[in-house]
Amino acid sequence: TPLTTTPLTTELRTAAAAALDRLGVEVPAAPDGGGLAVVSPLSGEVVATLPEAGAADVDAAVTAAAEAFRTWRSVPGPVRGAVVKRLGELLTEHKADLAELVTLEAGKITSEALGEVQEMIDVCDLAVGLSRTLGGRTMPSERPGHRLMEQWHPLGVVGVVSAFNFPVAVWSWNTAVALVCGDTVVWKPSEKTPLSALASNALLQRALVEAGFPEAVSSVVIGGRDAGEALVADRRVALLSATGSERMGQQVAPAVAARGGRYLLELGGNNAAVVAPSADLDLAVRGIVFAAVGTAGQRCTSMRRLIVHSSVVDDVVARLERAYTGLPIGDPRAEGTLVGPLTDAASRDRMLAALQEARADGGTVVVGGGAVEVDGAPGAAYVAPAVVRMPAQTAVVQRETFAPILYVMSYETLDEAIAMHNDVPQGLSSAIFTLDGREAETFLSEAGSDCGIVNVNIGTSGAEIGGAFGGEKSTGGGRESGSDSWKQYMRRATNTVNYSTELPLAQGVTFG
Ligand code: UN1
Repeated sequence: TPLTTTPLTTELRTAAAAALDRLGVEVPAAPDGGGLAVVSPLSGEVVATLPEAGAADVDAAVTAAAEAFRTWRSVPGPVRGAVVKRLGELLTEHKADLAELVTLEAGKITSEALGEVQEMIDVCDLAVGLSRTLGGRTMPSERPGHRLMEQWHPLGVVGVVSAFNFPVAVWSWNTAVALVCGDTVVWKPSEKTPLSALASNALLQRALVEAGFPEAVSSVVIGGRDAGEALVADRRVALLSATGSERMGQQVAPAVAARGGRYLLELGGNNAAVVAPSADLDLAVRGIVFAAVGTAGQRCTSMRRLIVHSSVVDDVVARLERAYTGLPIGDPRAEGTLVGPLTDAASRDRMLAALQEARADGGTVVVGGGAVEVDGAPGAAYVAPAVVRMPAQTAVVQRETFAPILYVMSYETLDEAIAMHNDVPQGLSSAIFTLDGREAETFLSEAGSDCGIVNVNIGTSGAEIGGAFGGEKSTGGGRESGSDSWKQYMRRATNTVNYSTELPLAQGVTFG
């Protein structure tokens, strides 16, 4: 990346340095002429340079985490919970500072960046509660004077690999829960968002040190592919939790499985909404626009497909066209902006290529779809979110393009809509807009949506922390954050205790 400096980039550098300062984070200096360049999507230029970690740094971090695990695993759960509670307090105190870094590195509008930090605070609350309620079951033993029960024990070192689009929240989903479960964590964030990662980890380390625990309970390695691969390959990493592309998951899963490790994958989504004839269209259109356009279409839960009943499809498309025409696109820090930049020019080029492919497949771009120039930011990759009417779910519709493209198809019967809905490789999030209870329940049933997240009368994105988050098929099958997702961060031991004076064998076996 060329080291150009527009006035905007100078301003971003100053803002990043000031936010880091308020957060009390010291950013290590990069070696002369080397290191990892941090490019802000707001300007497309370098705002910071950091030392780049490689395999040896990962090895050192895992060694320290494995060592820290030996003590952390025996700290009482509620005491571990108190550290996570303190992290939640520090995040609350520094919410605006951390959100500002998220905006500078990921390009999110301020409200969504603040929402991301709120999601971190929420998962801390959830984990604090878990720290006093994690429990195993007791089952009836078939033998007299015996107790059959299970215990959940800490698992070990958890490796977290996260993506640029939720640069801090996804780490916190894993880390807050892993910590109360008694695990230690090594984090490899996206190389696009290292500053917000360093800041988040620094807050956690502050909470740890204040409570007298070693920093190595949680560490971060700022690096690229080499660092990620080293973490995946390290047999001391008991659970590798990775968020990213389907392609990444296809490489991670066999590598971790081959060494007997566990993995938790949260990969691509190709999320759709069905709009039924009875839908409240005012509400539906608002829900669709937030899900399709929010975070500039760069959430794994972003809505990418719309399957609309033929009786309302023209109306829905006309309403979407009106809504998209007025979308404020520009500096995500500015009040009123709803669409910030894409992460980089390559991402914009992939969006434009996908639109070309859609046209070649017989699609019509109804609105949007072009690159947008924003004053003072010639190097940034702003785009106008697009709505595309498609005659069928062609190959381009079946793929996840990480940009704001909404493909619209029409249907006649609910069966047909559900079949079309499920006919993609991914299975993350889904929605139906309907006021017909039978349709809603059918969509929620085993014969309905095949996704991990299924909503009625809200869009596909913006899930709350209390539910399990993740999806099926090529999305990877993992579940993070709420419900009983914590079980993935622990190992289960089944115990049979004999408190009688006899030794009856199970299954009626006699021996000698
Ligand atoms: C992601 O895009 O990786 O449901 C996570 C949502 C957010 C999380 C998205 N709570 O949209």
